[in-house]
Parts: sequence; C-alpha cells; structure tokens
Amino acid sequence: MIQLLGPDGTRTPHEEFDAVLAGDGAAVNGAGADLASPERLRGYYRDMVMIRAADLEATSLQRQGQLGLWASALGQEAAQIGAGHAARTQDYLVPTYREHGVAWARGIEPMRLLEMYRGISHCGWDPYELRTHPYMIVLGSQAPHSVGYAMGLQRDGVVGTGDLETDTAVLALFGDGASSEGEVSESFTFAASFQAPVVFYTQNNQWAISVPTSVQTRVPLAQRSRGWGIPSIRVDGNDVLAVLAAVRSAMDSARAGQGPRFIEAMTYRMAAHTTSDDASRYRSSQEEQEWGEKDPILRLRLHLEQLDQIDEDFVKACDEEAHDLAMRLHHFIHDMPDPDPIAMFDHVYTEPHPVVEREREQYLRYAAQFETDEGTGR
Ligand SMILES: Cc1ncc(C[n+]2csc(CCOP(=O)(O)OP(=O)(O)O)c2C)c(N)n1
Repeated sequence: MIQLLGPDGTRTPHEEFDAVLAGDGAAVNGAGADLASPERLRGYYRDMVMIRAADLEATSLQRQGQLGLWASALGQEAAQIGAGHAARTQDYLVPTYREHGVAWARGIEPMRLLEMYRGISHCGWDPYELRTHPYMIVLGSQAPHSVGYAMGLQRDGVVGTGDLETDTAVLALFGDGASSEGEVSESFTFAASFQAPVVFYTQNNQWAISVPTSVQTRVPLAQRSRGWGIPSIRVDGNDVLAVLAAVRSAMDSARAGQGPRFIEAMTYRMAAHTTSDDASRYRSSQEEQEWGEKDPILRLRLHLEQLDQIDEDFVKACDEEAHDLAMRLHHFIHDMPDPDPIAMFDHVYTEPHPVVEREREQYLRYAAQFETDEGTGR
C-alpha cells in the first residue's frame, strides 16, 4: 500500500509520486505545478474541514426530519478531496451517492446535495458544465457509464494528442461492495479491450452496509483488475497526498492513451452506512476507534504542523468558516418551501415521455378531487 503521509503526519519520500506532485513545471487549467505546496496543503485541509461540517449538519437535518436520508462520507474526506482535485477541469467524473468531497472539489455546492437527499431534486447541477455526472445509487453503474463515455472521448479525438488542456479521461467511482457487481467486471473487459481512457477508483471503506470487504474478495481488491491487464495500485485513502498523486498519475496515463487503470483507496466509513443504518449491529467500537486514530484531517494537520505551515489562527478560521457553512445549510433547508408536487414529473427525461405524461395526468385528476375555493389543495 502506498502511503506518503503516515498517521503521525510524517512524509515518506516516494520517487514516482513525489514527481507527480511536484508537477511538470507548467500550470495546467488552474492546477499549478506543485500540488503539495504549503498553500495547496492548507487548501486541502480547509476543504476537508468544510465538507465534514456539511456532512455532520446533513446528518442532523435528517434527524430533524428535513432530509429523507443521508449517506455520510465521514472518514473518507482525503479519499474524496484528493481524487476530486486530481482530476483536471475537462475530465468527467461519475460518482456514487457518497461522493460529497469529490462534489465539493468539483465546485458543487453542498446545498445541491442536500436538495437531492430531501427528495426535491434529481441532480441540481449541470453535469456538462461541472463535468460531474449526477449521483447514482445503482451500485456499479458508474463503471459501464464511465467506459461508454471514455470510448466516446476516443471517438471525439480528445485522447492521446499530448495536449494536457484538452486530452480527457473519466474517473469512475464505486465502493468495495459495488466491485462485486457483474457490470464492473464487464466494464473492465470493455475498458481493457478498447484501451479506454478511464480510471476505476474504489474507496474501500471496509464495509458494504453490514458486509465486510473480506466477503467481497479473497485477494486485495486492487489485484482484481490485473487479470484483465489493467494496471492497479492500492493507496492509503486517508492520506490526501497519496490519493492525489495516484489518481493524477492514473488519469494522466489514461488521457495519454495508455488505457485504463484501477486504484483501491483504503479508507473507513466512520459513520453508519446511511442514517437508516445502525453500524453497532455489525462492527466493534474497537475497530471504529482504531480507524479514528487514522483520521485523514488530523493527519494532514499534523503534517502541516511538522512543516510549520499551519497556525492556530488558520485552524480557527477554517472551523469558523465550516460552522458558517453548516448554519447556512441548516437555514437553507429549514426555510425551503415545499415544491409543487406536479414538478416531480418535470425533467425525468430530456424529451416528453408517454409514461411520465400519463402519470402527470393521473396525478392532476387525483389532485383535482381536493380542489377547494382557495385552490387546488395540492
Ligand atoms: C444494484 C444495487 N444493488 C443493491 C443496492 C442496495 N445497496 C445500496 S448501498 C449498498 C452497499 C454498497 O457498498 P459499497 O459499494 O461498498 O459502497 P459504500 O456504501 O460503502 O460507499 C447496497 C447493497 C443498490 N443500491 N444497487
């Protein structure tokens, strides 16, 4: 397993990945040369603090009856912030339902995520503009969507031209449990056969609801893709620098036309699977405590302290900003008017669809029964 930052924040040299982080000396679409500069490290720290605060607030909002459900990404901040920042602006990302740090790194407001979990929005951002697919809850579906998109990129001629500003790759995100889905294996076949510019990225957070990873696989997951001829590595997913370097390097190989890659990031889902789950039913508090000691945010802070690049004022400013974000989310959701139910029939398909139209008519007939002098009663 590749680790650049140990749990105590100490940096271990790694020839290949240190060079990836140092960059090629040129700033490419906003990503400056040194991905591990103190300024950037502080940025990743702030990102992780912000997204954790948003996550905790979302859990509270669900408990207050304001969200239907919430899938927490607590503990996976480094695996997500690192991957999100490793992708270049033009890359296309295909996330699961738990990718809040990735979304943050791609510029998606946490409000948009909460709207989805409140059940009033199908997506909330423009996938074309932000180059990030809508969240998908169908396990493993990220893989074939990504491979199809990647094969489209080959046909568009934006792979392997040597231009880092335009050559594009796809990042397929899915969990350890999802990796058992047949469509992930089928996607490996297509990606390898056609040398598609796609990186398969699994956050192995140790659990698929109550099923441990040891039941999904007898070998390290990272080894799986090798049978397809897809090079792979396992990285410490609680180490933002290892993730950043691994994903950046794999995406750049893929965009250069060198075919697919697979990355397994070892991390831990510190919260329950969702707000509908009770993790104490299937895992020990000792295990939770052990992983708590590998907290990705603490690790980066310790590293910054070792570099003498962080002070109390910065930490306090991040905490205050995160608190403000949580408060904004709280008020945004509590003050949100209920949408007109008829809106749920909008935007299901790009074009009008006869089944949806029929359902819309049925609903209008149903709602008409409750019409009063004051209005429709909807
Ligand atoms: C095709 C499909 N089968 C089953 C489910 C129900 N389900 C939702 S999440 C989940 C576990 C997923 O675990 P993993 O892929 O490890 O991701 P994690 O939730 O841990 O991030 C299951 C079985 C689903 N959403 N889609």
